[in-house]
Amino acid sequence: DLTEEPDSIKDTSANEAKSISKPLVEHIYTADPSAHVFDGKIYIYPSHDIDTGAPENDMGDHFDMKDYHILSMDSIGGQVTDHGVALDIKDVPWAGRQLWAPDAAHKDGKYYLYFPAKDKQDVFRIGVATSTSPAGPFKAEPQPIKNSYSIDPAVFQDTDGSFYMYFGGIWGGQLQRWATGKYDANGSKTDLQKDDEPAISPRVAKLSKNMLEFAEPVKEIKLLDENGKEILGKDHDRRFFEASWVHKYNGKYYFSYSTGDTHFINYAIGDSPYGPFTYKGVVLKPVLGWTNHHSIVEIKGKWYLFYHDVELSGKTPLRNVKVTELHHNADGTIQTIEPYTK
Ligand code: FUB
Repeated sequence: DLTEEPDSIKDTSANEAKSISKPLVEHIYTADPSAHVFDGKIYIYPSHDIDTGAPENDMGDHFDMKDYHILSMDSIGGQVTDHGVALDIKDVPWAGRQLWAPDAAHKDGKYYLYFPAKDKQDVFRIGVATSTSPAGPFKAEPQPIKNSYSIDPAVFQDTDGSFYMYFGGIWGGQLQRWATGKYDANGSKTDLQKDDEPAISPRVAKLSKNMLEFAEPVKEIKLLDENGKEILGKDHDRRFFEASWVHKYNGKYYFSYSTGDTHFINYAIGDSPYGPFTYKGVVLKPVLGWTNHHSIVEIKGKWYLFYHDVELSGKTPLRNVKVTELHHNADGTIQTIEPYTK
C-alpha cells in the first residue's frame, strides 16, 4: 500500500531519527536525484514534487509533478543553485500528466534530459529534451522515444563512449502491463502475480548516435541470486521494482534499483552493460517516506549516493534530495548505508 510507511521506520518520526545528511535544498521539494559531473560541476536532475491534492493510491497518482528544476553545486557541501524551470509539462506536446524521475546525458556539447510522463492515453512513455546548457532550459522532442514505455530512465555512458538507457518500474510505473510487448490497459495494477516465476525484468537499450532514439530493440535484464537463478516474483526484498541506476567500478557494472514495497536500494554486479547481474546486497536501507530512489556517482575520486527522504514534510509525495558518501570494499562490494542513527 503506497500510503503506508515502511515497517522499519514506522515508529521513527523525523524528529527522533537523526539523519546522516541534510536536505540539499529546502525552498522546493525534490526527489529521485540523478547526479552527474558535467564540465567539472555537479548537476542534479531531480523530480520536482508539488502538492496538487491528487489522491494517494497504489498507482502513484499523488506523484503529480508538472516541471523539472535542475540543481548544481561546485563541490559536495558547497552552495546549491536552483536553475529554475528547465522543462514544463505544458511544453511537452505528447505529455498528459505526471513528470516522474528524470536523468540526463552529455554528448558533443549537447545535453539531453530524459524523462517519463504519461501520454494523453495515460500510458507512461519516456521523452527526451535537448539543451546547449546542462542547466537547461530544455526543448522537448515532439514525440516520446519510439518503443519506449514505463518509467525511470537512467542513462549510463560506458568507457567506450556508448550510452545505454535503463528503465522500467512496476505497479504505478506500468511495466507489468508490457509483458506481451504490447500495452494491456486492463493488466495487473501491481506485478505479474506469479510468485514462483522470475520477477519482472528491468529494461535496457543502447542509444542511437543522435541520443534521441533506441539503437536496438529493448532487452530484458536478468537479475540473478547467489545460485545463478533468476530472482522470483515473491522475493520482494530483492526483486526489481523501479529506480534503475548503473555505475562502473573496477571494470564491473553495478546495477542498483529500488525494491519499492520493501523500500531498499539494492545492487547487483555484472560483466556487461546488458547483465546478467548477480544480487550482492543493500546500498541504502529504507528512508522516511514510501519511495526510495538514488544515483551513484564518482566525484573527484570519491563515490557518493544521492537519495531522498521526507525529512522536511513528513509526507510521501513531498520529498527532499540528499547526498552522502558511499564506500566500495576491497572485494568490490558496497558498504550498506543506514540513513538514520538514533
Ligand atoms: O517520483 C515519482 C516516482 O516515485 C519515481 O519515478 C519513482 O522512482 C518513485 O521515486
